[in-house]
Amino acid sequence: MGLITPLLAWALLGLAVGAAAEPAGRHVVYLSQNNYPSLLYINSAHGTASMDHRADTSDIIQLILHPSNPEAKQTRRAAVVLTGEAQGTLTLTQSNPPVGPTVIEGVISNLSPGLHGFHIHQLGDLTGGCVSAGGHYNPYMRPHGSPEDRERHVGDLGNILADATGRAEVNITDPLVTLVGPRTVLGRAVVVHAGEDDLGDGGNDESLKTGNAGGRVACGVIGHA
Ligand SMILES: *[C@@H]1O[C@H](CO)[C@@H](O)[C@H](O)[C@H]1NC(C)=O
Ligand SMILES: [Cu+2]
Ligand SMILES: [Zn+2]
Repeated sequence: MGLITPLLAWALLGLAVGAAAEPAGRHVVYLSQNNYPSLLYINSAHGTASMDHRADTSDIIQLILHPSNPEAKQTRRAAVVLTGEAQGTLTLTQSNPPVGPTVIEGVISNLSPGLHGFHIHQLGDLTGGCVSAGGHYNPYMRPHGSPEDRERHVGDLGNILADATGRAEVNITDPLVTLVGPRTVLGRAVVVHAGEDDLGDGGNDESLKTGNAGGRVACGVIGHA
């Protein structure tokens, strides 16, 4: 319980400066921001923290301001238009913000038959094509993994399966993807890969970074809908 006092101090500091601070070598505290009157909850967040290269299995704590105004609890929606060698549209729906899962639904066509890595990448910058989207969205600085793993990038949504005609139906419910707060995926990009994501089980360094999913065959920015 000695953790609670520094947490509240960080919460107050975060409120005072209006930003989520991330002190190096300390427990990372995320403070969700919104413009509504709020109730403060403290949730255990995803991942573990390390200090001074010593293993420290303390949980990262996330401070979430749950709006007390019912309007702010309304369902949030986003949309993505995927372009490239493959094309498609996706909708993202979060029916219980700021926590609660986000449902990602849609259809993608002109893929090669089989499995394709499917991720949220860090940047919504597609000025140089899909490569400008950067690496997997990884705000908690974890290794690459499967969507079922506790240790994973937030952007790790696994694989989608294209049928013999190259058509993939997407219907993913993910607990970490959010459309509100400092870790929102709005403004970032969905990327579909040429090959299968090995989900971190490839036995090499790249597996723990990218899942060896190969080139980028489609991408699109996640926008408000
Ligand atoms: C996705 O799955 C949910 C739950 O099984 C279902 O209600 C929904 O209709 C599905 N969406 C699509 C586009 O098939
Ligand atoms: Cu990717
Ligand atoms: Zn990843």
